[in-house]
Amino acid sequence: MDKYQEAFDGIIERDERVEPRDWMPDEYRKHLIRQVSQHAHSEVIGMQPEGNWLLRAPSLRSKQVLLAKIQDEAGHGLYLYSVAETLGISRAEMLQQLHDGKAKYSSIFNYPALTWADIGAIGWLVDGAAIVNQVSLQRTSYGPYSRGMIRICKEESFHQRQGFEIMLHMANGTPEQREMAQDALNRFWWPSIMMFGPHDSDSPNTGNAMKWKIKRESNDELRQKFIDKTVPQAEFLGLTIPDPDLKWNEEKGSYDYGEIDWEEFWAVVKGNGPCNKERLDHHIKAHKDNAWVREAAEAYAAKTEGELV
Ligand code: BYC
Repeated sequence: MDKYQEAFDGIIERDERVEPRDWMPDEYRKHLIRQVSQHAHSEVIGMQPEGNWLLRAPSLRSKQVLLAKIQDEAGHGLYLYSVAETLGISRAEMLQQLHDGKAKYSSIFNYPALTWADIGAIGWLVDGAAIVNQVSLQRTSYGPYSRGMIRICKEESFHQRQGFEIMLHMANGTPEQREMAQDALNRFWWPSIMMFGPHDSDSPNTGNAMKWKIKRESNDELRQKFIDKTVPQAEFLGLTIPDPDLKWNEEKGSYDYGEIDWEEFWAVVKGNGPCNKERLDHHIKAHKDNAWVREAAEAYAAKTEGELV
């Protein structure tokens, strides 16, 4: 076996981290660029449904908290674009792939945030699902991705709390507020479950991801963890999860749950969800409108570089 491959296999075997200057197989590099760039796009596109509520937040406090959360998401996107850049792809190239529809972002952000309770459901369920996934990714084999996840997870816990707090207020509020909280749960439950991706048997990337320790747990294992953790929280809120087949399985020590609508999932992933077009159009417009910021930054960098020489 080639000595480079051997060194790489040794790093994975000993559970160390692969660093940007280490040799790595092309397939490992490509796999990571795909996953990390999609993760970065998800953080950035994910700002849109919440941003939609910034000017309508019901109090100054809730507006401040939401603003801080959305800014965190922008920061997460930046860490992740930087991680992908260490693998040899430029940010401009990643954004081009997003705008051309070649790069994906999480399906969940193609659903609309229709009411203030949806902001609660997003923090509680969407960030809650993201934490389960990202806690696992803290131990991913690529060093910069792993370290980025450790930092991101600290902030995600605050995001999940802010969402749960909104749900708690609404679930204990007026009958109308309670109804809004239940309605948000009804609409966001299944899309949140779908965030974990297809079942393991239908997941083409899981095999290599597990072999290379990019993923430490499979899509189904993480989905199950999320469900087991979230059901008692819904009970605490006095809300009903919209799944008649959800029930505790004593033998398994976890919940059984109903059939996921994979047709809906793939339609959303392929660009035909309720807001896919709106999300992408908005990103492309913002990117164009803000071209002057990039040009000014580049001109400033070129000028200061000239002065330093
Ligand atoms: N949506 O072989 P599979 C946040 C694709 S943002 C769309 O299982 P893999 C937040 C998948 O890419 C954080 N596409 O793939 C921000 C693949 O297609 P390609 C979001 C999906 O990579 C703002 C194909 O289906 N978290 O927290 O092994 C506000 C087959 O799937 C989805 C991340 O991005 C999906 N849900 O596993 C609030 C986590 N699922 O690429 C909150 C990082 C699957 O071959 N990503 N696909 O064309 C991952 O952990 C993994 O990539 C996934 C999928 C678990 C998502």
